[in-house]
Amino acid sequence: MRLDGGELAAAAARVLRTNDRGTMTVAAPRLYPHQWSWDAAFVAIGQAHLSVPRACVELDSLLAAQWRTGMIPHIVFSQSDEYFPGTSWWRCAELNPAAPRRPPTSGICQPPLHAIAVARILEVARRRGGADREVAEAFVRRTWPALYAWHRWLVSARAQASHGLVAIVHGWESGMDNSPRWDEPYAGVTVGHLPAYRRTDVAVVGDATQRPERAEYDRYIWLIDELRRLRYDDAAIAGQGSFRVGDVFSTAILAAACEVLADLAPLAEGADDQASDLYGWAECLRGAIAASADPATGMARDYDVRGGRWLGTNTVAGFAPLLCGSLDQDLLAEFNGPRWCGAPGLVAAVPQSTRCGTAGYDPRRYWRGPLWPIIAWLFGWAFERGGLAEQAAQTRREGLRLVADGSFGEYYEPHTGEPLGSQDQSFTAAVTLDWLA
Ligand code: 2M8
Repeated sequence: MRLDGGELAAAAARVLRTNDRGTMTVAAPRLYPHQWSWDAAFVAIGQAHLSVPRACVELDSLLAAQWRTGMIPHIVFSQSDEYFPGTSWWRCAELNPAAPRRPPTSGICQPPLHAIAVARILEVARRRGGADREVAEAFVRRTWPALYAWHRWLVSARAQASHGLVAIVHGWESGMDNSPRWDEPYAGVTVGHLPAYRRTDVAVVGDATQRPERAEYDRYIWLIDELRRLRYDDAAIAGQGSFRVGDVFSTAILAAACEVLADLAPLAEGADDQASDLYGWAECLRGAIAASADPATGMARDYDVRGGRWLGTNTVAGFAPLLCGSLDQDLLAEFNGPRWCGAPGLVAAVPQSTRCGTAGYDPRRYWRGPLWPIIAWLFGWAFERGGLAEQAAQTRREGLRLVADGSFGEYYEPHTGEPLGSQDQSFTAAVTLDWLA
């Protein structure tokens, strides 16, 4: 069944309201009963269309959990204990003085989409005017320093020895947990003794073929064990962590976010010098992304610091330059062409997480092939920002085609459109609202 625009917007709003726990929105009702970092940024973008003040609260809650280093943690835990790995696995506050005592958080981060969300909230609020505009402008003023500190931490703690790309120290930091992008670096992670653990994700989803495999989870959990032993200390992790990969997609999000945040500096008062830093970082990051291009295909690549190798996988991350200002015609043609959005049989012309038929592809398994509405949204946002109005409109149309059944799947089977993973996923509902606004 396909809902019309009005029905779809009402259903999306219902999802965000149902998943609202007061000051934070859970990423999904059962699978993810906490606040996730980049999910919160998407959620706030959706909420802006329902209530500007509530959208601001969402990011205020996330920022209240920011570490003193500047890191925004990837999970801010609610009261629920229905998720593995939960607070007792992370133990951040006990091990690192930079972590907040309350609320409990995880000890890793996620792609820095937050400044982009803040700017979108402001844009919506200014369109509405009146009290919304005042609330949003005060919100930008209040949050600007925290976002600057977040970007500064990423640049200073994570862009060393990775060819200028932002390095991740756990695949979860990319947001694309089991993407084939990480297969090679994960193969270099030797799992030691792990206590028995019980996954909650497969129990909730039911069909284990939609989730990462057991051996992958062992590595995810082992890496947390290792980070815990290193007390989440940035320098120790840089020297001794067994996973460190320059992530070209997160780097592209940071490059764009640095510019967006710098453009908001006039609202923040006295932030001129910091705005120059941000523009400078954006330029360096864009340079690093350009330098990562595979000479044969032009696609951007990740860099495995431990293995000392470029990683050329056939994933959507190859289009990272398009997220941060590149209008490269060859890359755009590839994006639209028969290997990607124009691939035969796709239910919607949006990029697959992993290209059909290539190494590691699996049409049902999470980040190994399915279509993700949030990824389509990111490209649509970037096209709009780059002045590619028709391309942006097409991405939005196709994104809406993908989510039109109103189930708000976490991700979708590329050829049948079956919603997979969680349903009523907050970030899917949020981008739907933004597309419809
Ligand atoms: C997924 O990741 C979490 C771990 O962070 C999980 O599988 O348990 C990813 O899709 C990630 O991008 C997303 O932020 C999170 C919550 O939606 O779920």
